[in-house]
Amino acid sequence: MAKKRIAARRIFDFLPAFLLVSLFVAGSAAHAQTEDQAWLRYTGAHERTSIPASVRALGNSVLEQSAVRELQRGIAGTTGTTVMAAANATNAGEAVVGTLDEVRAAFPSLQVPAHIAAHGFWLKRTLWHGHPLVIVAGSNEHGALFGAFDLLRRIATDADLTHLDAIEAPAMPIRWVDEWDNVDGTITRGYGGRSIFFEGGKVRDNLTDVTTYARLLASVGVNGCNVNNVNDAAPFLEPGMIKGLARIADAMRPWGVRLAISVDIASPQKVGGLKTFDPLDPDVKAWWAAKIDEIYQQIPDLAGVTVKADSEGQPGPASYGRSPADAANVLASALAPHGGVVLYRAFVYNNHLDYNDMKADRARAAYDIFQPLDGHFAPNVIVQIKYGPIDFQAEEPVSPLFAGLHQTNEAMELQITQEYLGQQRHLVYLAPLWKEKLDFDLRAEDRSTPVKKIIEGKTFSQPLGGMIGVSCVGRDGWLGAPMAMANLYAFGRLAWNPNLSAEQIAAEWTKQTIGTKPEVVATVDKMLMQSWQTYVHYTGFLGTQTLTDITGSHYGPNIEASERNGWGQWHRDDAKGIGMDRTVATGTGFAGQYPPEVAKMYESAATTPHRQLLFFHHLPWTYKLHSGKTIIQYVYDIHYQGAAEAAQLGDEWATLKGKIDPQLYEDERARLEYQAGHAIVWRDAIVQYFLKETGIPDALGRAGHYPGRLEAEDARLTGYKIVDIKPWEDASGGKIVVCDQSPAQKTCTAEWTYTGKPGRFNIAVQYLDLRDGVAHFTLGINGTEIVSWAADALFPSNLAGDTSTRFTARGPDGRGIELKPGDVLRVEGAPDASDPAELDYIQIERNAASAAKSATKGP
Ligand code: GCV
Repeated sequence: MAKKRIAARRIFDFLPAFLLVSLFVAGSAAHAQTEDQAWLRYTGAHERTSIPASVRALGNSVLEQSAVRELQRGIAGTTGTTVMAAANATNAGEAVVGTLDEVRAAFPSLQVPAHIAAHGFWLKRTLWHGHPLVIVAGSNEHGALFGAFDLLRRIATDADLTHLDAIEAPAMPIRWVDEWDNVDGTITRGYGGRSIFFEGGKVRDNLTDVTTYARLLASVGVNGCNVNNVNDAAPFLEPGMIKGLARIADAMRPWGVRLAISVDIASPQKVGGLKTFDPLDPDVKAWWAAKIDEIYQQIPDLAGVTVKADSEGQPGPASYGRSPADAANVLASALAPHGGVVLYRAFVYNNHLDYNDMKADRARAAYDIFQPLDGHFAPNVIVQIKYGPIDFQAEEPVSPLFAGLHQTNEAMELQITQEYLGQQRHLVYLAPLWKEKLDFDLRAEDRSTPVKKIIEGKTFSQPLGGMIGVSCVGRDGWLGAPMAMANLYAFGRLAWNPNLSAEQIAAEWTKQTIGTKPEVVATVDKMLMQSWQTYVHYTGFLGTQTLTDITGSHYGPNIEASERNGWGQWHRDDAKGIGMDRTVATGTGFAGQYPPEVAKMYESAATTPHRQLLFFHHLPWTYKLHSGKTIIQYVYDIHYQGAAEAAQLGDEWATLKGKIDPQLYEDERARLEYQAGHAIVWRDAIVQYFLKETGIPDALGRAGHYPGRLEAEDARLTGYKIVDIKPWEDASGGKIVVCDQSPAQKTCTAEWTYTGKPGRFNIAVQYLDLRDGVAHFTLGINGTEIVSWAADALFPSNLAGDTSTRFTARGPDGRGIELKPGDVLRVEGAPDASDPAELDYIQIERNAASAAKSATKGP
C-alpha cells in the first residue's frame, strides 16, 4: 500500500483539537500549486499614496503587457486599490511601462538616462503636468518587466517611494535555473513532487504551472530555464519531443524566460543513428548543425544547451580521446548562428578512484581537466562549475577552477534543491553559503578576484558568465516546503546582484511571503540566517563534508558510505585520525590548484580556516584546534550544539504563533519538530561512531550515555525481535526491534518499568518509518493508551538513518506526562505491508513547560 503524502493521521486521543492538524513531517507537502504561492502574494496594507491607480504600456511587446498585468495585480493586492490598465494617458496620474526609447518619445521633456546595461531598468517617480507619474523604463522590454517586479517588491517591502529614482542592471547575463526532470515525470533530486514539464514520456498537456513558474522566475530576474535532467538527455532530441519543448518555450515566453535543454553528447549515435558521436567527425558535426537548426525552427529563442559528459556514466568525448573543448565547440558552432550558448559542465571526474591510492583525489578533477583547455573554448561556450570541487556539500571550499580560467566564460552552479542539505525536510537557508562562495577572494594574479567578479566576466574581461541554480521544482508546492522557497528567491536575487547580503534577501522574502511585522521579520530572518550552520553542526564537521549515505539517498547519516569506494568523497577516518591530506607537501596536491596566496593558506593546518580543516589535512583526533579543543572533543560538542540549535529553531518559530498565517505556522512547526528529532539521529550516529572508533571519551560525559533513554532491545518484548541495524550507528546501540510479521501477529509490544524520579515528562518514541506500508504505534502507561500515531511519512529510502523518526508525547496540556517509579510504559506497534513497526528506543525527557512552571513557583 502506498503511503499517504500528508502525515495527517496521528491520533491524539486526548487532544481532539489536534485531530484536524496536518503534519508535514516528511515526504513532500501536498500544497496545491497555486498562482500566488511563494513570494508573489501581494497581500497586506502597504502605502498607497505614491502609486497611481492607472498603468499603461508604452509599447506593444508581450513582456510589457505582462508587466502591466503584473503591476495591476500587484498594486491592487498590496495597496487595496483598484488599478486600471489604460490605453492612453490619463489626467489623474499614471504608472507607465516601456523601454527607454519609448519613455523618451512619450515624455520628451523628461531627463531620461542615456544608457542602461542590457536587461536593466530605471524606476522614477516624478510629476508630469502636475500629476504623479511613475516610470518603469527598461533598457529593453525584458528590463521593463524586471523593473515592474522590482517596483512591486519595493511596495511589498514598504520601501519609501516618494523620491524613487533608481537604476539597476543584472550583474551577469546568464541567470538560469536547471531542472533535472526526466521524461517519465520523475525529478532527479527533486523533493517537491512530479515534473511540471513532463509525464509519461512526453510534455504535459497542461502547462499552466510552467507559465506560473516562469512568472516566479522573472520576478527575481531569472532569464533561462533548462528543463531536463543532464543525465539521459537523448530522448529530448527526438522530433516529437522538440514539438513539446516548443510548447514549453511558448508557455515561458510571456515572462521573458528562455528555454534551454540538456543534450546527450552521444545523441548523433543514439538519436541520429550515426556510427559514432566523435565530436571531430564531420558527419557528427553536420548532424549537430542540422539538429540545432531543426530546434531553432520551432524555438527561435532557445537560450542554449547544457552538457554533462564523461561524468557518472554519461558518455563523452573521452571515448574518442577528444577533450571537453572539442565537444563543446561542435555544439557552439551549431548554436552560434542562432545566438545560443553551450553550458559545458566541469563536473567531470572518475568515479572509480582507488581508495588506497593516497594521491587519488576527486577534488582535483575539474581543474586538472579544464584548466589546460583555457582559451580553447568557443566564445559562446560557458564552463559551468559547481561551487565546490566535490558536489554541493554543506561545507567545502570554493572550486579553484574559477581562478584557473582566464580566457573562458565561467558560470557558477549551485543547488536550490537541498540534495545534501536536508532535502527540504530540514530548514536550510542557502544564501549565506552561496554568499560565502561568491565573496571568496581567490587572489588570482595576486590581486582581488572574488568569485562573483569572475563569473560576472569582469575579472578576466569575458563577455559571458553567470549563475545556474539547480532547482528541481515539482507540482507539490514547487520545492515541497514553503520555507525552502526562500532559496529559490535568493538564487534569483543573487544572480541579479551578488552584492546583496543574505540578510537583506531574507528580510525581503519574509516581508513578501510571511509578514511585515518587525517581530515576524526579525524572528524568521534569525532562523533563516542560523539554519545553514545549524545543519552543518549536526551533520559533519571541520570540512569532512556531510557524512551521509553518498551512494544512495544523500539524506540520513551513514559515515562509512563515503569511504572505501571509487566515488572519492572520502574523509579517511581511522582510530588515529581523520581528514584528506590535500596539501602539496604530503598529500594529493589539490591545495596547489589555488592561486599562491590561497594555496599557502590551505597548505598549513594552522592557517586553514577551521570549517575546512579536514578537507585539506589529515590530523590526529587529539590535534588541538585554535580554541584549544581536540578534534574529537569538538566532534562531540558541535553535534550536541547542533541538535540543540535545531530544537531552538522550533522554539523560535513557536514565538510566531498567532502572528502569522495559521496554516503556515502549523506546517512549519511540524517540520521543525521533525528536524529537531532527525538532528538527534544525526548527532547520536556521528557521536557514537567516532566514540567507538577512537575510544576517546567525551570530556562532558555525554557520548555513549543517554540518561532517560530506554532501549527497545532492553524492553520486555512480545512479538518483537532484536536485530542489528545497518549502518550500526543509525540506531541507538546499533540495535532495533522489528515486529515479527507472521500472519497471527497483528501487533507487537515493548514494555519498560519506569525507575526514575516522579514528575511530569515528555516521552519521545524513536521508531523507523519505512517507505511502504503504514505501521501504527500506541504509547500506553499502566495499561491505559495515551496516544497513537501512524508511521505514514515518505522518506527517501529504507535505510535506518533516513527513516528514523521521533514522536514526542507531551501530555494533554503540553506540560508533560505524569510518571512515578513502577509505572509500566508500553509501546505497541502494528506492522503494515513491508513496514514492521520498527522501534529503537523511548526517551523520558524534561518537559520545558512544566520545568518553567516549577521554576517560577518560588519557595
Ligand atoms: C544529475 C550529483 C547528484 C546526481 C547528479 C550529479 C550532477 O552527483 O547526486 O544526481 O546528476 O550530481 O550534478 O550531474
